[in-house]
Amino acid sequence: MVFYEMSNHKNLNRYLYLLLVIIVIGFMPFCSRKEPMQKEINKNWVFKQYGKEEWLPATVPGCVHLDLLANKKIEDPFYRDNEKSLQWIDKEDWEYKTSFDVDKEMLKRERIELFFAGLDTYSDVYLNDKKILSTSNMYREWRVECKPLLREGGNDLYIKFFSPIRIGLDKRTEAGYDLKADNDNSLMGGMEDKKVSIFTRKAPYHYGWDWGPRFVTSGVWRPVVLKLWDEVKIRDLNIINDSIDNERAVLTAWFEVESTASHSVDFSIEVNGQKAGDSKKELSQGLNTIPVEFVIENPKRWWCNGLGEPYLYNIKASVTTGKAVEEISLKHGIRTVKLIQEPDSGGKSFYFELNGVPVFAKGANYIPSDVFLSRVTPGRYEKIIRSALDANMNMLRVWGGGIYEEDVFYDLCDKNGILVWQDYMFACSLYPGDKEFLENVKQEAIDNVKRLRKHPCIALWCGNNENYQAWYMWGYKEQYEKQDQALAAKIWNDYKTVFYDILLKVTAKYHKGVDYWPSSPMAVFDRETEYGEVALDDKKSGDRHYWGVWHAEEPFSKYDELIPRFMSEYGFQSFPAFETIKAYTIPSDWDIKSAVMTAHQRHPRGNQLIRKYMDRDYKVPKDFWEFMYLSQVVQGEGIKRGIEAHRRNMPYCMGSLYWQLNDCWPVASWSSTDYYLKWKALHYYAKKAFEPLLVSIKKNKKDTEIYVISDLQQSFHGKIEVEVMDFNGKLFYRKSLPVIVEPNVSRMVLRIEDGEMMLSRPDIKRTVLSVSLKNEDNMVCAANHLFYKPVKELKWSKPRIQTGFAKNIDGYSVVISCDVMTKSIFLSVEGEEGFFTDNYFDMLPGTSRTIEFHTPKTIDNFDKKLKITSYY
Ligand code: BMA
Repeated sequence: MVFYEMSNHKNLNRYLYLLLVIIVIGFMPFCSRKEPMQKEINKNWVFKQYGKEEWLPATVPGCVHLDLLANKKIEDPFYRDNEKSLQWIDKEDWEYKTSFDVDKEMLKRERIELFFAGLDTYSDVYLNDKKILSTSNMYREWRVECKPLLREGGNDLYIKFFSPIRIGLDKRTEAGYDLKADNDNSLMGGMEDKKVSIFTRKAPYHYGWDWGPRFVTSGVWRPVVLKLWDEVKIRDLNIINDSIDNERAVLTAWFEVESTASHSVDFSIEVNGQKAGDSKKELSQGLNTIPVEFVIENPKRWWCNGLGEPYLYNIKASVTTGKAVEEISLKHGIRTVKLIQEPDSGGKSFYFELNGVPVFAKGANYIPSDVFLSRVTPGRYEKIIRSALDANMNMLRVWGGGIYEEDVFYDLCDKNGILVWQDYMFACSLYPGDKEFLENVKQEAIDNVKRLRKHPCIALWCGNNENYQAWYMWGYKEQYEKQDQALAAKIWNDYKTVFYDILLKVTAKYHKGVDYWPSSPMAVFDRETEYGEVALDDKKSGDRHYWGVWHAEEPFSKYDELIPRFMSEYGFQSFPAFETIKAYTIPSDWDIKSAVMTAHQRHPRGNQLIRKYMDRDYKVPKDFWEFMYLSQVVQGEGIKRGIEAHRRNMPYCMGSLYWQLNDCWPVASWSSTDYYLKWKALHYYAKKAFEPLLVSIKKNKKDTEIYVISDLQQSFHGKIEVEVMDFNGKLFYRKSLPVIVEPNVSRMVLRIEDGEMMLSRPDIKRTVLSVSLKNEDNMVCAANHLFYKPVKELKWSKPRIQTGFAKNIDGYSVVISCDVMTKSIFLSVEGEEGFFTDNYFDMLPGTSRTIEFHTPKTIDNFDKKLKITSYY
């Protein structure tokens, strides 16, 4: 029969066709491997206050304050002093729910899980009315296997958030003792002196800070994702640089793979599109850790800004079984980074070495960019990191009172060569030490170290911000000891458990090659020894926060004297840009003593201190707007002095991170860019003071010293030109001399006696010293100038400032010229958004320069709108 049919052509074809179908079907699982699938659950969310009836639309990721605002249930929290009337929100419980579809195909997948990237903070999560999760830490990630609970069609996800304040109060009662947390603005929260922030693993700054409002949020602050997969899932990929030299880098990709059963699996690694490594392994059911070694020939290093290209390799890693394939892509930087603490003639060094090159860290402290975190879009992050880069920074310190930042933040730092000093999220407080708390902290640390270790930008993990200092220097220790010796011992023991044990071990275990420093600031750390105060104020080692300028009202000149090994914080306040102030005030608020201006100044003596310092060096303006402008000049000049002093003292001092880069709402603060990302005077000053080549002038009692500081990796050949002139440009003294500056050094290149420059002349109050560094082509590479008297004592003449402008593709070029010495020229274009490439600068007599104003718009009457202010 078969033979018969086979002899029939038609039937033969049919037979072959059938055979083919059988073969294809039989082999299908091998040909079309299933890829994991994921779907973000970000639609159809609604929310309501627990106990109320009305469900309202909600945004996820987001938070309750923003949802209330979007539904017009509350006024803008940042406007005027609305903050006060919104404190009820954190005392309530809030419910969120949505429903999402699951189809037949999806239900066929072996595993289906819900992944919560961040829930803020205490919540119970229900899927189709079954409780699947309870959370207690906004910094942790949560994953729940949920296939058995899912059904075809709509599925209900419901989350109840419990008031972090109420739970905090319960925990405080349970503990039976108070923990210090000076920045927790419990008073604003209507809770008298009951501080509860420390009991909850939630961003400390939400409870108020000396630059931030108090908005204790609740909500789904990071994405919720439904993940579907079969057989294998890559839980983590950690690429370790085992050895690096110029010829080759040997790396290991450590796969953490979950397998549903025993599976035979192929691992593969591609580097920049080329296969670089593979391996065949038998996986057992559960979690498997598999190393796959690979090599990169002639590796390109990842460098920080100023030292080279922050080169990133494109890595593709995959795991394939007979039926399933999973592939992930990431960027990888090849670099070594070390915190070098070695005894030297001055004490003990404290600097970062990148690929063997000592790096002078130039940068600032970073706080979260909004009190409502989900508002910080990738575009906003990009602008912030761009501002750091444009100001010649190579390091940001992610400060411990905020959050472990979003991935995009670190991606941008990787891409732009910005090193990150990463604090763990503990600041200026003492914390509990019960078992549950410690376990929670440990898991939080593991989650975040594993998430962030992919980034070459991470240069250091630091245990906390100022907790150590608080204990020894702010009187915390004495207060507790007076109250109860045993309690004091317990609290300090709890401190050591977290910072000398848990976090130290998590960092060492999960982030090989990156160092851990228990607290900032700290001078000496030895796990076995208790150094106490000694470990703090010692300028011979460790890092330092110097706040004598500001809190202790010491003069800016102290920056010249107090030179630490690494300055990780110092700062001075100013008011934000005019347009920023206008956005949160009405004209009747325009008085620094008004209730609204006071509400947007969180340091108790802030305005008073700004005025005090201003009065030391400047004539204090009566006009509100002039005061705002001058506050920025004072801040810029002051911090410039600090940065220059630190850089002059390189390599003794190897870092200058001022406090702070940014704001989380519109406020008077230490920031150099305001909430709307407008550059304050300080940011322009910092850009110049952080230039790779810097000329710095130091006036001593009887002479003036001129330094050249170079972060360049090759020698600089050129000349120094010194001129002393009066405010009309009449020259009294001139000197020019050739200089050679070696790579990565600070050199005093010239010392001039006062007599030589005739500084005893009567018109010293109309005299300026100008120094420029020129290269061999006679181009100015760096310049600086100095007055010999405080600005308020100088005899200024009214400048004639002339301007011209031309439209260009990026906006406008503005040419400015001044007949006489002119101080702190501030350019603005009324009512128009845009960016000046320089601002708040001084101009020497009889000079002119061109500044760009970047704007995508054509502005009518540009010349009329262009406003020029100067100190005069
Ligand atoms: C530093 C920081 C912050 C604070 C700032 C200004 O010590 O660590 O806690 O906001 O001072 O006071």
